Amino acid sequence: MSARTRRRLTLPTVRPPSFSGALHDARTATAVGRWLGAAFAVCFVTGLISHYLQHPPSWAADALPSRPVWGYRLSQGLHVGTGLAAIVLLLVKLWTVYPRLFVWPPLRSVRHGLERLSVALLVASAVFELFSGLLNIAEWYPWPFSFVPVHFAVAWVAAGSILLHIAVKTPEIRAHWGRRSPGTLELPPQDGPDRRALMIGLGAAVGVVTLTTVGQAFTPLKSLDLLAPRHPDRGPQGLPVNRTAVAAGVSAVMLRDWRLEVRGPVPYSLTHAQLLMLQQTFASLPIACVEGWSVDAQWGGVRMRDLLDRAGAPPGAAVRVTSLEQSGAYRVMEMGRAYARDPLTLLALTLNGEALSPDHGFPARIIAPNRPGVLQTKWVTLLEVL
Ligand SMILES: Nc1nc2c(c(=O)[nH]1)N[C@H]1C(S)=C(S)[C@@H](COP(=O)(O)O)O[C@H]1N2
Ligand SMILES: [Mo]
Repeated sequence: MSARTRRRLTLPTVRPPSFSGALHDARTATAVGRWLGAAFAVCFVTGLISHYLQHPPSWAADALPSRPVWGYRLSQGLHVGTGLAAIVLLLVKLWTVYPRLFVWPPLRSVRHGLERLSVALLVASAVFELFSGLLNIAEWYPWPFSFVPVHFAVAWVAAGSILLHIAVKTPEIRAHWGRRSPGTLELPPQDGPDRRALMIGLGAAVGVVTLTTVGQAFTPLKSLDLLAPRHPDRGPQGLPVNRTAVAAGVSAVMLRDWRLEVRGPVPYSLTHAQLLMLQQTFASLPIACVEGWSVDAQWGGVRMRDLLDRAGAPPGAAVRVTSLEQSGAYRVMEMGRAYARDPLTLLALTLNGEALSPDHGFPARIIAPNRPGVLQTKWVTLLEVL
């Protein structure tokens, strides 16, 4: 081929797919986007609450609030509830905007390139957060990393890229936020029945997902809880169990000579019978799992602060709690001063009037107000005054 003919060759004209539907527009993207933004905002804030209650920086550990008793229950119920709703909202939002994947030319300017990159980051991090959260509540971990730190870190990426996206899109969001076209009192002509139908359908889908799952935490609706992995009153003694005694390797043999050992200025140990002879306190407190299920129960046992006082602990002391469980992330737990001194924080021996069942932590477990379920340590064997 000569140089001449080569010069005459032109690039084939690329015809990007065309999308004529009326609902792939900025107005629909805004209408769906603000609900998605609200769901993400609640999910992010409640996620931070959950994270810092579980992993407080050392300066805050003693001051974490132990009230209201239902605080973590509400917060985590909202976290999982808004996360599930956001799955539906995100799918519809992505459907609304996906034609923009095919814009031609794909890169118009540096600015355009950066905008596309930020949207890619936003979509990837949002999909990752919702997907990993969903699998986590189903207790399925088909990945090689540990869920909590990665879910936490990517949440910041998602939050940052959402803020960036809102900043970049502010003019469009402004123009399409209200019902009226800017500058007129008319509804925009394209605001026909289609968009209203989409929004009603979206609302209905979010409603169905919410109503069939929220009963895992909001017990008045527990009879509608069809899709959540846990049902609030299915389990031994009418309470769900995340890790059974067998799964934790806690056997009858290990319990035969069980004693509660307390280390502090005045160390001591007590048998189960001796613990039952101390003053018993009864409290109605929820187990609120990070996975979103929660349920109130009636717990009875010895106040943590009485046990600490008996060991000569100073009033500001924190406590380290160790389980009989041989391994696992929840074997050792630390409890700051506010929880340790709270009159409702118990070393529980009974549940709903009966001795704890093995799966609920027999012979003794921790139950404290406003505390993530993962820190309500079961099969307690050792308390150490810190
Ligand atoms: N030692 C120990 N304690 C534990 C766990 C565990 O795996 N090991 N699981 C925790 C979790 S994740 C929750 S939600 C609660 C559940 O308590 P339940 O099984 O009595 O309902 O126990 C917590 N206590
Ligand atoms: Mo949990």
